[in-house]
Amino acid sequence: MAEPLIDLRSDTLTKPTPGMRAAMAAAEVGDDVWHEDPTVNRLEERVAKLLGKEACVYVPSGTMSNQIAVRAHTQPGDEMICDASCHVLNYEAGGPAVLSGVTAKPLPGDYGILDVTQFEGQIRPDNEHAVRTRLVCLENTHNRGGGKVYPLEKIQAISAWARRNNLAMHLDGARLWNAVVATGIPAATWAAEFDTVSVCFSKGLGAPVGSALSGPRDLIARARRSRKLFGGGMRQAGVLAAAVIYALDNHVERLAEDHHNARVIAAAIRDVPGLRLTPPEVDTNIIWFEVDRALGTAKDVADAVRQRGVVIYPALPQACRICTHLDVSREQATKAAEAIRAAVPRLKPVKV
Ligand code: TLP
Repeated sequence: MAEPLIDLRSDTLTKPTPGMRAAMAAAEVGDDVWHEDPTVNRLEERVAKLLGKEACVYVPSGTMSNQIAVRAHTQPGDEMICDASCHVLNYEAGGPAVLSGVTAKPLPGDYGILDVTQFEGQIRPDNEHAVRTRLVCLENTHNRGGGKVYPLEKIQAISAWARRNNLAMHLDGARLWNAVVATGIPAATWAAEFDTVSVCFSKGLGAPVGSALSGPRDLIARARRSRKLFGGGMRQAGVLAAAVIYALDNHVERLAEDHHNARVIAAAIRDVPGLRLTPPEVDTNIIWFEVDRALGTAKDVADAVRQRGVVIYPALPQACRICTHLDVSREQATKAAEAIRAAVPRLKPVKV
């Protein structure tokens, strides 16, 4: 039998493990829109506690979690400050504009990481011409920034600035678990700097569905209303929440393996002339790299490694993304690294 493909396009591709499926099958359920699903209630309490927040709401996706947060913090005509390559602004189908009437002031980040000095002078004047600056959104770890962990001191400085200026703080922590494991800094320490925190369970943790938004009770009550408005009120969602509880019990510490595997693959990329890691160091489970035009396109590189059983994502004409995850073993990561080392130098050089 042919060996299965090693699929590194995203950490969202994982399939539920047998243990996770057993937990799902055994879940106690009720109607969650009526707040009567005991497993969802247990999950929400657990996540709120983990993040040191009063309340939490379980939602179908990270996109919904971020967008109900934006809506809970703002009114139409408000503005959020974020980095220019963040998920909330670039990869959620224009959610802030479409769903909340919110405009954005994107600041150029260093692989997604902003410094407090960039915020000085960014608040709009209080007059009838201007939108009202209301919210700061940060992302940790940073997807487009190559899985970068936000330095905690930078977040603390931005948060102190936001509080001095009466702005709300939201964290897109789709991969906050990766930041926790990479640094040893507890989730609640990161979360303390934000009013609301979104976390995902369908990325590195390997659950099939779901994210959660945590924060103060009143804001989460507003967010819960928006979850219903956006069509995200689920009924016997305990079967899904059971998978998440299983993932929190079993799949957090193992993220260190994904980080190790990413470094193994990154070392291969570093060795191949014509490929350039962006950023040069890999903090967690995401790798981005650029392809020199003389070598070909990102698709040429992806096609070449695919012939050796490895699937990577040619996300941009000259850049690829690779994610390590639960369904990629150490041995497979080594094979992927070998495939890159072997396949890419054999690409026919292109005249530029
Ligand atoms: N990211 C997906 C794609 O949408 C790009 C991926 O394959 O990485 N925040 C961050 C930082 C994310 O990376 C993602 C998903 C989300 C939010 C949205 O989560 P979902 O897909 O559950 O809506």
